[in-house]
Parts: sequence; C-alpha cells; structure tokens
Amino acid sequence: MPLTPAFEASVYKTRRDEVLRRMREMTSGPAIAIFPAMPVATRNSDVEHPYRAHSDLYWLTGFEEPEAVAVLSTQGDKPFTLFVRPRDKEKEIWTGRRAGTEGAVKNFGADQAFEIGKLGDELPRLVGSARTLFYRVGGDDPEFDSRVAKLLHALRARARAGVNAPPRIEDPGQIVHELRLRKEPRELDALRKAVQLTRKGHLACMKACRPGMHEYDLHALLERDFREGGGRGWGYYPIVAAGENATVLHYNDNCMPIRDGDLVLIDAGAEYDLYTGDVTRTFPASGRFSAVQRACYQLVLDAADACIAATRPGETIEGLHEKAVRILTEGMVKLGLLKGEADQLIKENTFRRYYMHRTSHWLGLDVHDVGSYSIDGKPRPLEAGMVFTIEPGLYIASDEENAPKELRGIGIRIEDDILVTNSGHENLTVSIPRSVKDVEAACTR
Ligand SMILES: [Mn+2]
Repeated sequence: MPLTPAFEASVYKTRRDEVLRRMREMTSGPAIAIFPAMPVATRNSDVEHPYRAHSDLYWLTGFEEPEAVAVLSTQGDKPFTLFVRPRDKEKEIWTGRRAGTEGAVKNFGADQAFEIGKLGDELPRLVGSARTLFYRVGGDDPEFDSRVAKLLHALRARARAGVNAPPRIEDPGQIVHELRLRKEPRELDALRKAVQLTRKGHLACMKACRPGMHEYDLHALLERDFREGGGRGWGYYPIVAAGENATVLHYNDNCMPIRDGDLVLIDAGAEYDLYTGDVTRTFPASGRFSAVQRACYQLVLDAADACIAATRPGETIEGLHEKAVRILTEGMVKLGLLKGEADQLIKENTFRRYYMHRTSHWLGLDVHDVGSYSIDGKPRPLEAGMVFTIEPGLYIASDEENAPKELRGIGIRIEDDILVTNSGHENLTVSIPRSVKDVEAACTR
C-alpha cells in the first residue's frame, strides 16, 4: 500500500475542513464522525481478496491500508485522529511496509494517530464527549456496527457516573456523499486516466476478437490494458458476454466460446487512483453487424445519443431515463418486439420485458457512486461537476416467445461516462467507438 497519499496532503485537509464545517452547521454542541476501513475479505481458505480501501475513508484521508479508522472531531485542537496498523518489522516482511502512527501524522496529516489496538481505549473517550455521533450504521462493515452499538451501550451504562452517550446519531453520508458527488478538477483528471485505460482495453478487444476465441481471451486483454499505464486493474468485475450471454445483465463467467454471428457485449472499466471508468460496448464478433443486429444496435444508440444530448444542469436522471424508455419502447414496436401504443406500453411497464434496468447511476470512486438521486422526493437536478453513466440497452432472451425469432438472443448495451458542465455536458468516453460505422472500423483486422 502506498506510504503517501495520491494527491498532496492539503487536498484531504481541505476536504476534512469542509466536512467539519458542515458537521458544525448541522449540530449544536460537540460532534464527532467515525469512518472505518473496509474489512479484509477472505476469498477462500487462507487467501484474501486484494485489498481495496473504503471510498469514504480514502476520499477523506488518501489512506489505503486495512484496519484503519478515521475520526473527525469538531472540538479541541486535534480535529483529525487516525487509527492505523502498528509498524511491525516481522509482519512487514510478509505483507509490506506500513505507514504506522508516525506516517499517519507525517504523510497523511493526522493531528494525532494511535495504533488500531488502542481503539477500544480511545474511542469511548472521543464518542463520550460528543452530543452528535456521525456514523453510517448499515454501511459496509456489520462488525464495526456492532462495535459502535456496544460502545454506546457501555457509555449509557455509565450514565449514573455522569457519562453520556451522544443522544443523536447522523449519517455522515449526508455530508461526505454530497461532496463526493461533485468532482474536483483533480478527481476528473484521475477519471480521465481511468477512461483512457478503459478505452485501450475496449479497443484491443474489438480489434482482436475472432469467432472461435473465448470470452476469457478478451477478458485477458482487459486485465492487461487496465494495469498497463499505472491502472489498478478493473473497478468492477468485467462482463464479457458473447451471443445470448449478453442478455444476462450481470453475466461474468466469461468462459464461453465466441461464435460467428455473435454480438459481444463488454461492460468493463479500469480503475486509476481508485476512480473507475464504467463503459459498455457491443460489437459483432465477425466485424460486421447483420441487418437485424444493426437495427437493434442503432435503436440503443439513438436512445443513448438523445439522453446525452439532453444532459445539462437542471436536467434530471429521471428525465433522461424517461427519454430513453420512450425511444426504446417506440423502437420495440417498430422492430416487432411489442404491439400497441407506446404510451400504453410505457404506462404498463411492458417495455421492461426488453429493458429492465435504469439508464444512469453516479460514477466516481465507486462504480455505483454515492449521492442521493432525489431531494425531498423529487428527482435531483444535475449540476456541473457531477459524473454519471448513460447506458440504455435492449435484451431479448433466447427463449422469449413474444419476440420475432431472428431477434431472440440479442443483447445490446451502450454505456458512456458523462460529465455535467456549465454549458451542458462532456462525454468522457466518446472516443471509444460507438456508431455502427466506427465500431465496424474498430473491428477491422
Ligand atoms: Mn454502469
């Protein structure tokens, strides 16, 4: 794990200061916020999954080691406490160097640092002096939830001794996730690098694909290109789906043969400085779309283009989804997939037979990034600096008896990463081939 943060330490300090400012604004009296690391996950037996930091903790500190806890306090002259794994000569021989408490202060800007083993002693002191505890119950670590619950229980048990548990608990996501939703210029730089590596991987797959290869052959190219150039690898497990596998939304066996006449759907994004791209392209294994494939593809592309063109501050993700659904549903009727009036088919959700997911999600440190989609029950207006996906699709199951035979087994998705700008939008992934012509050209051997 890096012993220094990706950005200069002042970046994280500015973020923490803003979080503390908002904590003060939301509360009266002392408040503290606790951000635990992601737990280490076992893959099998004594093999662990590669460790990936918790995005909130990473955004606040740049710290990537496991077994860490960041605490922010609105009181006193040490607003930022970081609990970290201790330096340990023997363990470091096995698992690599650690920042330790000294590095936490020197490189990560902690006002004070403790070894993680001291958490049980220090946390009651920090929490016991607060009127509001910002902690995301039901976050990503149930064990830490139970640790916090036990701590509150212990504090309440000491009420007669004058100790108080904070009477108010708030979700720090209200602050941190709102801030993460609007990307800073340096975050956009990282996203652009992620997107560059993502582009390389997708282009390599289009170029290399031949009938007779397997899905894993293309998966291997993605793994290579997502690492070369300093990428961390994928930001989410890639989907490489040939033929009817493309109609399975979260297919990721990536093991089947690719046949002549198949469409290949690849949904894959590289991660750079923990920011991830999220791109889907669908291309013909043979290099040329058949007439029915082209008609289906063009429909999905039309929906994507219309949504992208409409993206500007003030527009909503809900509004874009409705636009995609309208275009796709009208197209389903033209293709003979559905019969009837588009209005009725939309009202009765009949279109969901072939388009069953939403059109967009936020994108950033997490592939399904944080930030609420509605405010006071209404769809949230887009603002400059927000990044999200537009990913309409069309999925015709191979056993869908309502569909014309020649369309069965076709699965198509086109997904781009869109930055909202003051004047409208920027498609960060526009240079990854999208049009029929460009896709076929990219598949040319
Ligand atoms: Mn996506």
